Amino acid sequence: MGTREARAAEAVKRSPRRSRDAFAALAGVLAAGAGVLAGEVSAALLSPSLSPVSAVGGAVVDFAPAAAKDWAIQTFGTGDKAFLVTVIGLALALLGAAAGVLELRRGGLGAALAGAVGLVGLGAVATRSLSSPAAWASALLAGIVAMSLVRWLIGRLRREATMPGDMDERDAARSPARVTSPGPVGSGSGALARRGFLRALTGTAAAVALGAVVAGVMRGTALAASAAREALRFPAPKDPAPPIPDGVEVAAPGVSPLVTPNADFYRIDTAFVVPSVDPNGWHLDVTGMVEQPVRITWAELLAQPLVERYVTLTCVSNEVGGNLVGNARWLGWPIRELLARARPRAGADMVLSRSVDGFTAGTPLDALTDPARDALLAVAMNGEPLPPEHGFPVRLVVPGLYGYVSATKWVTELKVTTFAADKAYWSTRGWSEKGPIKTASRIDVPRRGTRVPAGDVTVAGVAWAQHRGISRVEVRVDDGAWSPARLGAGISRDTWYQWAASVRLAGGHHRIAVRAVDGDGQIQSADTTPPAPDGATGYDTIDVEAT
Ligand SMILES: Nc1nc2c(c(=O)[nH]1)N[C@H]1C(S)=C(S)[C@@H](COP(=O)(O)O)O[C@H]1N2
Ligand SMILES: [Mo]
Repeated sequence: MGTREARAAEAVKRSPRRSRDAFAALAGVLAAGAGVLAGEVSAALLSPSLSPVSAVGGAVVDFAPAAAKDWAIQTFGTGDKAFLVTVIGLALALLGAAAGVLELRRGGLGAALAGAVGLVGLGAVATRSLSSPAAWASALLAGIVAMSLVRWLIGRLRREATMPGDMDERDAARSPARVTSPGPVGSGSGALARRGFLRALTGTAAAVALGAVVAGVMRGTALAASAAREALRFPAPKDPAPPIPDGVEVAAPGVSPLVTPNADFYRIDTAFVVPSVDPNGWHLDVTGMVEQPVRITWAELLAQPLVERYVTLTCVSNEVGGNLVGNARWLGWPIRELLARARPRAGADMVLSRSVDGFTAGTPLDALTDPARDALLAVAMNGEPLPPEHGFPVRLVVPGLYGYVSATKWVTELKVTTFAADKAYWSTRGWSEKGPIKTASRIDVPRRGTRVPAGDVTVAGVAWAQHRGISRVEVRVDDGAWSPARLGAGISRDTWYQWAASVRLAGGHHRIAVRAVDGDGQIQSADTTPPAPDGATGYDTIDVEAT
């Protein structure tokens, strides 16, 4: 064993209390890391859909006040999960450090803290709808590993700190044998204990690093599962989407593409990790107020006559001018066909759809049975199997309703029920039971706050009022009159429309606003209201500087 280690051990021993605290904190962080890794790796093996960290994340998402969630979605958008993981990681590191220092102060105290954190993990698992004995075991393992490592590592550090030799440090330092010894410093159990701590610390660090590599490889396996998804081929639709009519697109650089590529499609959900659902084990149950409960498997679903429709999804959390809206071509089976098999009973007025991770949405039954509204059990998005984060293998798509009351991803159950008897996920958190999409319009170009050349300027964007369609879009410069924009033909009334207008801007500051009129002739609401409880209203307005 090298002299370097011996010197390091000496440093630990001679370190004043503050740096011993630092070593204890480091040991605590490592113990926490080892616990988390043990839990995550065992969960990846035993309960792929629920790990201790994802359980804590899910519980945080569910129990956080709605305002905090709204804030996270508004602030971080699709990065809200990454933000939450970071916060949880930092919190665990801090708790680990605290456990290390506490354990150094008093044996057992830090381990108790680690155990308490483990209990929180167990509690979080208990609140998840996917909790299983395996998920419980993973959380338990995480807690036990962290507890025992804190106890073990700090035990070594404490022994070193209270060695008889240390009481007498200056004497020891004066000893010539000590100063000149080229070999291991000192002799007997004290020196061994001293080096023992560092060895244990580096050993733990190595184990944590190895665990991280193993976890990385397992992630790779999950990626392999998604390769299976890519190998899927769907039958041709019995009823393909009608071809996109001419004149749908308005030529205006910078306007949102009519069809949103999957990679750019907004993602909003409460799922902490994307549920990975094997289509071969998937089935959908129609339950509740029906004459005939029905179960349909993946193979049975694909054997139905599938239809293809363009539908624009919108999130109720979308601010005026926001980007939580996207248009895609969906392949699926009309939900009304499935419901017809189950035969809903009289009195039912709602379908509570449930996803594998327990999320629920409450959709008016008549929106799903309406022959004029193609509500789909969708399996493909823009010609690809649903991306995992957009609900693979099956999700709901209902034209005209905000996502939170209709667009359940990873769907596994349709319970026919009543609004009086059942409450969906967001309805118990301050959002409206019903969520028809409000008429809205957005300016894509010019970008807000930019400079534009004075003269004729193209203003362009999108407008939507799903299932009612858009009949007119108007723009206004400063306090001028509303003037009509060129309106694209629209793929269907269930999708958004592009629009463009040319406005003449003299040099200086200008404010440009847009508003839309829906297919029923209703003008978009001018009142400025926030997203909660049933969707934002107001006119999208931008400021530009013409030079
Ligand atoms: N399982 C599940 N499905 C869900 C949600 C969810 O949290 N969990 N969120 C809904 C909301 S609020 C919206 S706006 C849409 C968004 O769908 P997307 O992520 O594919 O754009 O999904 C809906 N479906
Ligand atoms: Mo949403």
